[in-house]
Amino acid sequence: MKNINVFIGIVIIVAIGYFAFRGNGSVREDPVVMNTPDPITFVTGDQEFSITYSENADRAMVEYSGMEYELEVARSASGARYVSADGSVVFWEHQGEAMLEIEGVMVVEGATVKGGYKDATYQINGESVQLINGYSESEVVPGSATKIVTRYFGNELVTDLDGDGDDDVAFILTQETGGSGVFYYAVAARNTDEGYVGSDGYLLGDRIAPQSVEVSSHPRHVNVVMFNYADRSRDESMSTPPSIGKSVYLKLVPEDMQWAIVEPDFEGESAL
Ligand SMILES: [Ca+2]
Repeated sequence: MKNINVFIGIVIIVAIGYFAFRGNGSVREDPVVMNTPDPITFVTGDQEFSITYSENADRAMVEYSGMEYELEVARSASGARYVSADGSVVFWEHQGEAMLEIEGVMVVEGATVKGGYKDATYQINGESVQLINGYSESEVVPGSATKIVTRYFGNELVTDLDGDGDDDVAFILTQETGGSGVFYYAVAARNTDEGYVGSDGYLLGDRIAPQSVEVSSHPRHVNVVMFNYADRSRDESMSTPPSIGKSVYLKLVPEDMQWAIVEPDFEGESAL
């Protein structure tokens, strides 16, 4: 019996070793694909450049102002950093913002990916607004000096809003229409194969103070976003700082890219 146990033990050890080796072998055979070979364009204001990564992302080709630069990955404490062989060209991306330095001059700074959610089209107050790097300016009527300015405010929440497994983004935009009002809108951008698709804006209020944007923790809520903000009571003037905490629960309807308002505690309210 003892011999049989030893024999079985050896068979198991050999089998584990064989499969472990095979496992390692198959991992090594697969190329490490970290980035697509398609160029990625970064934009800020009227400046833009594109970068194409090699298959395993150890090299990158930057195209800027009609010139091409070949860079190699460099060690970086944070973000991705690529440097040319002679050190004269540096590309650095950190937290979604990229910069390009050529011969000691920062030629592009604070650039974001073109086709990202800061470049999507949103429906604000019934009008289509195409953001470019988080900003849009249009005339109230053609030739008018009064401008409608829509801009990315922030407070983004990266989460899957439509349940397809890809992260989308919920955040806040502001719009000024020439008067003293600053209107805050809750918007979403769906992450699709064709890029980000912007939603309809939900008006949170005029000159409110946005707080956190979170995934609702209510057990009955699925993909519901809670926008928190401070507002004024009806009898307070606009000069009073907003101090009343409010929350709105919104769920994106992907079919028409509109927000649906979700009752914060439907169960409690219906149990009267
Ligand atoms: Ca999604």
